[in-house]
Amino acid sequence: MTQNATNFENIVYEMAAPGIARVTLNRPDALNAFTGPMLAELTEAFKQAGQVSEVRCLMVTGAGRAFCAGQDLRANPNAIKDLKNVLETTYRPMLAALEALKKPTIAMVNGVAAGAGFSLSLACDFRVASAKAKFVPAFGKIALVPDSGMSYYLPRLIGVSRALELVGTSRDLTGEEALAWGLANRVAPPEQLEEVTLAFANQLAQAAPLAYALTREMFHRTARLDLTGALTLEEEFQGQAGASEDFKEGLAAFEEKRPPKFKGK
Ligand code: T3D
Repeated sequence: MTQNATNFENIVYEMAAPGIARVTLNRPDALNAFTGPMLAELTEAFKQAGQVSEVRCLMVTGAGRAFCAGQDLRANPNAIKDLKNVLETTYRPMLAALEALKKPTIAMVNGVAAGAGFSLSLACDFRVASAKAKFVPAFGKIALVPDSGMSYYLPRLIGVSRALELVGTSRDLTGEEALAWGLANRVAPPEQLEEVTLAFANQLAQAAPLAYALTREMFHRTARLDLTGALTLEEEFQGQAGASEDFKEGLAAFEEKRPPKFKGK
């Protein structure tokens, strides 16, 4: 894949390292705020990353000083007149494409992540935050409710009470606080953010793709199941993982005392 092979205008989609794709929100003058065209491009990029087997991990980040300031409150005045429709037709497809990726996804939060930008970071499997990052709920300050997936991901990550505290008081979280609250997986000085994220992405890119996808789906679904339901799901998914070529490769690598080479089959 060459850099921005698809001619995106609002994002950059490229291979950051072998096996690791990177999507950069690229409207730095507007703090990478979302517009309809940008959300459509993100949807397309996530779908492409899902289809290309050489992509084993995806990073999402922002150009310039911000990760993303949420919905662009200036770009299209009509867009903020019918929020239900905007969410349904632009955010939902983007979030569905991200969810359907089934590969490890990391939000590299290089600066402020506000409103739907905060939500996008939550929709990734992991967050690596710059020590200068700020997670800003934003919705409460403009009398909105959390959207673009925040109502789903935030309480699951930090619990209902802390999620309500954040949104109810419109309190911002720094990178360090996000780490302490279990919202960020790593925090790094700004100048080491990329290095730390790539090292983490490289570890994740070695995971057996099918087993990772099944594990991720299982962890999301078991939150809504009782123990019997969770055991049933484990049995079903382990049946699938156990029938894969990667499982045979894992056993062979163990016997031969070498690192496994997983192919996602
Ligand atoms: O359609 C729908 O609306 C439904 C979907 C809703 C989802 C949402 O995301 S709603 C929430 C939208 N986002 C916000 O409310 C965040 C608003 N922005 C801020 O609170 C702050 O700007 C930040 C915390 C993000 C950053 O603060 P700071 O101090 O680092 O920067 P700043 O000086 O406030 O902003 C710099 C510029 O970016 C400034 O423009 P200017 O004055 O230099 O011309 C500011 O207006 C602009 N900017 C910041 N956020 C947005 C934005 N422009 C358009 N849209 C934004 N969201």
